[in-house]
Amino acid sequence: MKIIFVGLFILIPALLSAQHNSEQTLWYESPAANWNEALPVGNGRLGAMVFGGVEHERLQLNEESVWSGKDFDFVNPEAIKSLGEIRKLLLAGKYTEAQTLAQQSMMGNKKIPSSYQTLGDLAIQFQNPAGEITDYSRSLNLSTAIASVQYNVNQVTFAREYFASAPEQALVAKFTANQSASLSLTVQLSRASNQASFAVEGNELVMHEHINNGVGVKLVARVKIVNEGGTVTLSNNQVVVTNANAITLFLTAATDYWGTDPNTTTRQQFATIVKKNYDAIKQQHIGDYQHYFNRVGLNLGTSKSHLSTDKRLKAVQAGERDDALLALFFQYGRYLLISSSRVGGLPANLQGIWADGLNPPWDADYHININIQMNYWPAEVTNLSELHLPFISFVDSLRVDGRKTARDMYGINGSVAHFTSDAWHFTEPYGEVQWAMWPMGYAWSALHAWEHYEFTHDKKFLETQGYTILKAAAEFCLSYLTMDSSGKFISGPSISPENSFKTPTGETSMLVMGPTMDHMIIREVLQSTIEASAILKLDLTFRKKMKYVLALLAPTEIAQDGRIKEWMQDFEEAEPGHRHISHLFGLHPGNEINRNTPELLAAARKTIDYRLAHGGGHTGWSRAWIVNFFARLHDGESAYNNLTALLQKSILPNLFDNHPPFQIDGNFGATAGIAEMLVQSHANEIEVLPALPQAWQQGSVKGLRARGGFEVDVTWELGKLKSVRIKSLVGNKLVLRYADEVKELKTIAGQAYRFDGVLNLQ
Ligand code: FUC
Repeated sequence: MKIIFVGLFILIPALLSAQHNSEQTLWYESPAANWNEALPVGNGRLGAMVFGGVEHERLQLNEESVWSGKDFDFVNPEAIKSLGEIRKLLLAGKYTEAQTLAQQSMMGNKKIPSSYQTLGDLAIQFQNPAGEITDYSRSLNLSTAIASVQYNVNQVTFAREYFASAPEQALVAKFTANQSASLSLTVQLSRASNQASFAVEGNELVMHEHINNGVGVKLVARVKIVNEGGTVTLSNNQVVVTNANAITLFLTAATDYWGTDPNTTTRQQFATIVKKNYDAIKQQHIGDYQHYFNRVGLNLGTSKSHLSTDKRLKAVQAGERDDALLALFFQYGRYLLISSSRVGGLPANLQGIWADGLNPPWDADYHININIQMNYWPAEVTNLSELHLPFISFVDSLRVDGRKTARDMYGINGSVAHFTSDAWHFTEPYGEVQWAMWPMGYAWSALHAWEHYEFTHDKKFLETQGYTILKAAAEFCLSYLTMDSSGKFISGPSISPENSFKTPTGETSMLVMGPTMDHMIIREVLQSTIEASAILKLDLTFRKKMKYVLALLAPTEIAQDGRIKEWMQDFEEAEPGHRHISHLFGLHPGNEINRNTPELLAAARKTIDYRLAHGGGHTGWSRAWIVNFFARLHDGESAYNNLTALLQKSILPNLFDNHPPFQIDGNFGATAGIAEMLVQSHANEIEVLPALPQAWQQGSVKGLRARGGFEVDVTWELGKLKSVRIKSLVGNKLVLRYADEVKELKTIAGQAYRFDGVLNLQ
């Protein structure tokens, strides 16, 4: 009896884990019924959503530079003339008049629309033997970045593997069956525009399109089938394979976005691929991916669940706890960043790289009033520092266009960008003042260059790119500020994204002088540019000017009811549960509000509580931001509850954030939030387990990064710290905190230090 029991006990989980390795795998028992159930693969540039249909497989394809539109300037020429008048009206309390004037004179005419678009679709029709389909499963293994599909029909086991290889710059699929000559299928390439042209070149299928009737990129996609046994015929846009033993499919795509000919690029990519065998390509892919992925491990407890991922999510939605699912969700965020943001490419957009159709929501663009910044919150802390660089390079490109916009729109120095941009790097505002008249998009984005420096202490980066980005932001901030009657420097005209208030005369308005968030951003831009210029020993006069302005910058204030003021005046919000909680920028991602500012910390707490009491956190990204806020408030329980609420209310079956609709920022924000619950380093010290919830009694994290150039491993037991291991990467002084214990230590670059649960050096 005993032996059988032990045997069974071992066998069942072993079988499941062999198939699914469920700690690191998303898996499902049926094909994706729609896009929100499909699984993403990507190599940073090229990606696919894999549906896993038994007869009809769909791969919805993306390439990061498939953008309609083009580069053009559209500053409203009236802006520069009306700036003074708008400021005057605002200072006189004439909010509605000021806003009407700004709407007419400040908004540009973006007459050429632009959007990120799908690359196309690959439809694969399988001719399976007749019979019942059994043992179906599809999965995405986060430890290998491979999506798989498996099922049996009539005693034949069919298996498919999909991955997006960065070394080969190609999507790769392999179809096998455990009986020879069982694979017959038709592969068809298409694009929703119905404007693409198709050709057969040798044994390749080629798709060409100059998208959006010529106002956008030229794209080329190529498909090649390598068969083992059977026959292959190509015609027009399809390939037919009959009675093969195994099939390998390669797909590559490129556009002329970077100035190269996509025909040549894709041809060259195939020329090298076909010389390699599948297993070698697969191993190389795994090695490349794991180089990033394996840097961080998180254990929040072993999964007790043998359920598929969608069922686990449903169980959480029904109120069950599943901390291993949270750990999987954390790693999924890292997986998504590795798969959508690689050096030399474009940054992850509102949907990473995964977007269906020709008109995705918000054009799947680069919203910079929180969204794209949030995409990069996990980059440094979860040890994916290089993957931050596509965003930083993008900001560098905004700098160039932003300088023209600052000059032509406001008549001032430095670089500006507003609420959003696209692959063509526009920086002018357009649309409605309510979201567009916000000149801090570049300044906030520029802070990412500083964050990259703080984590890496890479002086060369600061010298060659980071400082230039920061300085352009600081120049703009200095020139945009004006002095009010009390002698304080204030920003404006501007808004507190995208909130509105009730004016003293009962109207609803948005435009003001001096929204709190502007000053919080400007404060950090000036502080970091001052520090950077001192490190590089540059710009002494400019540095003095920054210091002077910083000292007179309008401070963060607490309103009568104890909350942080969102605007300089004590206005009542028109939407008290608004998803943007902009005036807490200083709590997160900024560092102005921290344990050394207890009054502001208490006011920040009241601010969040009030927003939540009025329905806040209703979008995925807003909820994810709240997780980060509570982590910074050292409130592990509230961080945990909001993380749970995110999974309960805002997550799709494929674990994508459902904004609604899908928007990737919530995924990235949540990953950053979990890291922030375990390690923080924004207040000139590394604090371990600052917001550990009751639920996480035991666990470990390895490989998180901290400012100052440190790598941090932490283990805990019974809800208390057990040990910390810190590797010093550049030899900076270490200030380590756990609860009220603080230890200081000089470190040597490359050396690791171990501490026990009361921070004694071991
Ligand atoms: C911001 C948010 C919206 C949405 C959009 C893409 O403007 O207010 O919720 O996320 O960006």
